[in-house]
Amino acid sequence: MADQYTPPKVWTWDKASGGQFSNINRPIAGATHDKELPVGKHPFQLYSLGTPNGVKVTIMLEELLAAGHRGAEYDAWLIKINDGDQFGSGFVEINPNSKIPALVDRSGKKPIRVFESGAILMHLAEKFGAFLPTETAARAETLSWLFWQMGSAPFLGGGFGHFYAYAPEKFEYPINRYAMEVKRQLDVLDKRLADNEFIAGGDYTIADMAIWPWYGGMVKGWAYNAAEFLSVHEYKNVIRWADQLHARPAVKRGRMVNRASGDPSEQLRERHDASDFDTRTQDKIAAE
Ligand SMILES: N[C@@H](CCC(=O)N[C@@H](CS)C(=O)NCC(=O)O)C(=O)O
Repeated sequence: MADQYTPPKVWTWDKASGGQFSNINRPIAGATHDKELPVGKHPFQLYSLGTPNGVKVTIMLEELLAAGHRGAEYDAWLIKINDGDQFGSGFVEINPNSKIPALVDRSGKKPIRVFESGAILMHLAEKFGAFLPTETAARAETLSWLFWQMGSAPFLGGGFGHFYAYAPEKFEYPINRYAMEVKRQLDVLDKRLADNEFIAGGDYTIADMAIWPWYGGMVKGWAYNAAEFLSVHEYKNVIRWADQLHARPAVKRGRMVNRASGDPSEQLRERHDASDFDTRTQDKIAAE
């Protein structure tokens, strides 16, 4: 049996606690160093990384552009969280919580900062009148699922992913607890998607964009190398929906933006123009 941990009377910061994120995890908020953020030419400045939380926003921006909302043009800057960029003074000014994604809306007289991916999706949806129904019942359903995602994904990422994939030691208790919860969440989605084409009903909305990078990614086998462990093949309706979204060109593009790991052909580390995707494709062809 593994050694038992007996918590001391008062918790203190053990800087050598180990684990993949020990260099960035800290119990203190605020900036660790001075660093201004770059500003590009477009109305929206996104500071992010191609993790599931970041991808929600780049999918939304690419969908808005694909739907003809030219005002949604954006610069996407890379924030390397493993290098501690989220603790730079400029980033902390736009997100005091030091987490990606963070957006600055420079389309009006005064720049507006928006942090938390759900708030960013709502801000963009309301600004452009897109992907968030205005009819009361449909709007309530969409927001219910959007906030379901915001409350549920920490169990998937911070709970299951952390203890199954990242923790330096594997313990049955947390892996069991979070595997059970993630399977329950996948079943919630599976039952919902049995009778509905999209999460909020018949329309594609910001709820799909928020849920897909986490739970779609899980059933597509992209997360934590855990597809077999969680028997994701059981969630047939989630798989149908995940594939349907993945076939959308804007979703494919959104998934590439700010991606800094994995297959290089799927990475567009920074995006400053729609043609950056073509340049990326040309670079790929030239390299082959
Ligand atoms: N609830 C937040 C979560 C954001 C979040 O956890 N971001 C992670 C990357 S996926 C991060 O920036 N981590 C850096 C850190 O914890 O220092 C949102 O949805 O925007």
